[in-house]
This record gives sequence, C-alpha cells and structure tokens, in this order.
Amino acid sequence: MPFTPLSRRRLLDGSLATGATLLVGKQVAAQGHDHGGMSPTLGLVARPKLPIMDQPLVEPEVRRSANGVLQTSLRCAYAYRDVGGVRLYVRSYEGGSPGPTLRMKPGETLKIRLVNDLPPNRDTMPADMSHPHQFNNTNFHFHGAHASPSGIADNVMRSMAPGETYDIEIELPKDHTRGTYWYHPHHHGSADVQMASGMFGAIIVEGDFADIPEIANARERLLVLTQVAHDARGMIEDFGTTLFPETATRFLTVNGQRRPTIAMRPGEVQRWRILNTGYQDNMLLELEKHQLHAISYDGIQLGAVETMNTHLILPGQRADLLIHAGAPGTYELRALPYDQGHPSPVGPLARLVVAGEPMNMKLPTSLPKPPLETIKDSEITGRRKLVFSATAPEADAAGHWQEFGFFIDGKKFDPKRIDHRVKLGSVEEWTIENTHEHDDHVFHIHTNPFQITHLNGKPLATPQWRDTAPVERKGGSLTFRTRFLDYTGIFMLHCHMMNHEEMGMMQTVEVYK
Ligand SMILES: [Cu+2]
Repeated sequence: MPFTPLSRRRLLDGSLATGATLLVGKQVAAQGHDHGGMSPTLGLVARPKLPIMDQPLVEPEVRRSANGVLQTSLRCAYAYRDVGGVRLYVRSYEGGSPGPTLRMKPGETLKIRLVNDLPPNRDTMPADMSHPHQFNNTNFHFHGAHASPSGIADNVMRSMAPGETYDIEIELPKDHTRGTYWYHPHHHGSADVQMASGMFGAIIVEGDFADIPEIANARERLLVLTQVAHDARGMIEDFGTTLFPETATRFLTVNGQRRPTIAMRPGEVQRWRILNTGYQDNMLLELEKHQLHAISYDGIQLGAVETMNTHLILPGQRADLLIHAGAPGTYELRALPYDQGHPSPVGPLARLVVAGEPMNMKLPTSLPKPPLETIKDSEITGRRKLVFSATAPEADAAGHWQEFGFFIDGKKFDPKRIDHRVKLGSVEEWTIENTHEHDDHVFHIHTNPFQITHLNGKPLATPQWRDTAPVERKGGSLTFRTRFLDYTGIFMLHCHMMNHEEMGMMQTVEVYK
C-alpha cells in the first residue's frame, strides 16, 4: 500500500483503537487478570514476572584494568529493583546492586569518575553531626586498600554533592596484598542509608595463589551477602524507623538475589569470594553437609588452609572459601542463629546444587608463605587503648533512637578533631575494649591492615591479619599490632555496624611526618 499522509479519519481510527484498548484493559483488569504491558499510556510500569527464589546465581558485571589503569565511571542514582518479590526504589551504583566488580592488580591505579545523580538533599545540616542526615551526599571508599587517604585518593573526608561529578584516583602499591576487597560510600550522615540501599561492589586485587593449581584451577564465584531493609514503599528514607530498630523489615540476599542456586559437579572445587556488606549484622555461615576451607580473610592470604563447619562473617569482612562438592544433591548455604547482643539475621542464603559428571579435584595441602610479616615485640614503638561504649534509654530498650548514643573514648565523632596522632614509621599495639552491655561491635580501620594477637585477652594460636574484627560486649577486647609505614594523612577508624558509625562511633587518625 502506497504511503498516504495521515487523514483526519485515520487519526480518528487511531484514537478509537486506543480507546478500545483502554476499554479491554479495564475489562480484563476488572476480571482480575494480568494486563501488564497492554496499556502503557496509563502510567503502569510493565512488571516482568520474576521467580522470587532459586534462580541461578548471577555475578555482577566485571570491569578490568588495562595498561595499568582501571578507568571507569560510577553513577549514583535512584533505581527500581525487584528483589525476592519486593519492588525497591533505592539509591544505587549504576542502577543495580551490587555495583560492578572492579578487577585490578597491585601497582595499578583505579580512576573513577563518580557522577552523583541523586536529587538535592531536602534537609539542612543537623545541630548534631551524628544524627543521620543529607542522604544524597556521597563519596567513595576502597575498603581494605593500603593506599593514600589524602587528596582525591581514598579520602572519605570528601563530600560529593548531588548534581556534581568528581574524580577519584587510588594508586595501589606494587606490594599490595592480593584478594577480595570492596567499595562503598563513606560520607558521615548518609553512608548507612546508602549502603543499606545496596550501594557497594567488590574489588578483586588479582594474582593471589597463582602457583597453587588446586586454587588457580578452581572456578571462582563472587557472593556478595546483603541485608536488604526497606519501608512499606520499598524505600529507605528514614533512619529511625527503617534501619535502627532491630525488628525493622529485612531479609538476606546474595548478589541481590534471594536464595539463588550455585551449580557444582560432584568432586569439584570452587573458590567462593564471600563479602558481608550487611549494614548492621553478623552472619554465621553454614553449608549443609560441607566443610568450609578458608584460604584468605579480608583480602590477605592465609599461610595454611583453615577448615571449619561454620564461619562467622562480620559486616565489612571477607572470607575466601574453597568448597569441595560432595555427592549429588541440593545443599543450603544459610545464616545460623548467632547472639551478637541481639539475634543476628537467620535464613537461607543460597542453594548449592551438585549434579553431573564427577570431577576429581583436590584441596591444596599447603599454602605459600603469607604476604605480611608477623610484627615482632621488638618492632613496637607505642601502645594505645580505645574504649567503645554506648548509652541506651534505661526504662525501655525500644526507646527512640535519639535516646541512644555510640561513643569511642567517651566521645561522638567530630570530623574537625584529630583523635590519634601517629608518627610515620611507627609500629603500634592497640587494645580496643567494649564496655557496652548490649552489643558486640565491629572494629575497622582504614589504610593499614592489622595483625590480631589477642581476643578478650587470650592469645591467638596464629596471629591473624585483618582490616575488620570483632570486639565483644560486656568488657570484651581486641588486641592487634599495625604498621604505619607508608602513608601520611587523615583516615578513619570506626564500628562497621553502620547504625553505630552514623551515630558517632568513629574517630580520626592522623599519620604525620
Ligand atoms: Cu558498633
């Protein structure tokens, strides 16, 4: 049929046709049937029917370095996400959660252009900085990086305002430890809300265990464990009702999926890089009828495989575990009950489905010498003691969140105050004590990892390198040694339970020349 210009008649036909569609749509809707996608003009969002659970695990998009540089952009914006039968509308990196996985090597530079496309803040600055506020400010932290905390590097004192674009450049030294790291926002006031919304991603510093064939040949999986919290609208816009109460609505996901499936063959060995991004709570992991074989914690290689039946992972921590698949069957990866002062979240995380041709893979019998030298008594140049504490309303533990207070050395965070001055070249032994009756806390310090020597005053059989570690309630303690050799500047230490950090459980450290 030859082309003819639109006539009035045709327009009329068109409008009639649209009307008919609307009418049919209404009738179908009245009968209770799904009419998703049939009448887009009504402003309905077509909603694909997604199975709520048991879909194959999907790993985030990977962005790699080239010629010594990992150059990419990260856009912060609201996004819709359908997770486990809930439609969320929350802040995101690149429209999803987790954000892209960044893969780079020691000696390389991470260059990020961060575009803050969140809307303007609606509140002004509160009188107390340790009241959550201005949820659309952001910045960028490379958790676990041994890198400069200054300038446009791993500097969490930066403020990235909505509507603006910022450059970040983090150079890793050539001898940086290799393993599983991550990134997330760290702006005081908004970091908790943004992380609970799913703003985080993994950073893999490549090249560990390259000479151990049992590990190098194992298929790698990234499992980003998350506590998903939301209000009745699928949003997080209020700290006091959505994040702070221990009874707030929340569920667990892996890579933003509810109970995904992970396929293995009988006898296969896989390496699972597990990262706990939970904004508040611990998870006690168990894989039904399988042992967990740890080869690395917090991105730092262990000197020997640690085999266990369960593994406690705290917010911020990573554990690289080898899994040796047993007989065909379906096995649940789950979080078991754990008392951290309140019950930690419990439930299924994923399902391991073992099927197919058997494989004859083995676990490594030994691991290479770990990358960081044990800190000897003779190296210690100074000691410090820090006290984590909290106050709660006396009459009623379910009191309003503003009646609670979270402190280090009796003070709330003040970005203008330097809490610890450390001379470059120092090697120190610190003891962190927790006098809080109610909660265990999670100690994390930026820039330099530490070697735990004692927990609750008892020496560890093998001192353990970490960047995040527990401090148990009712007088529990964490003792570690750490070297301040490479970087000057101001960085943070804090509780990695983000509710506590946001309410003031954070301090500054300045390393000076
Ligand atoms: Cu805490």
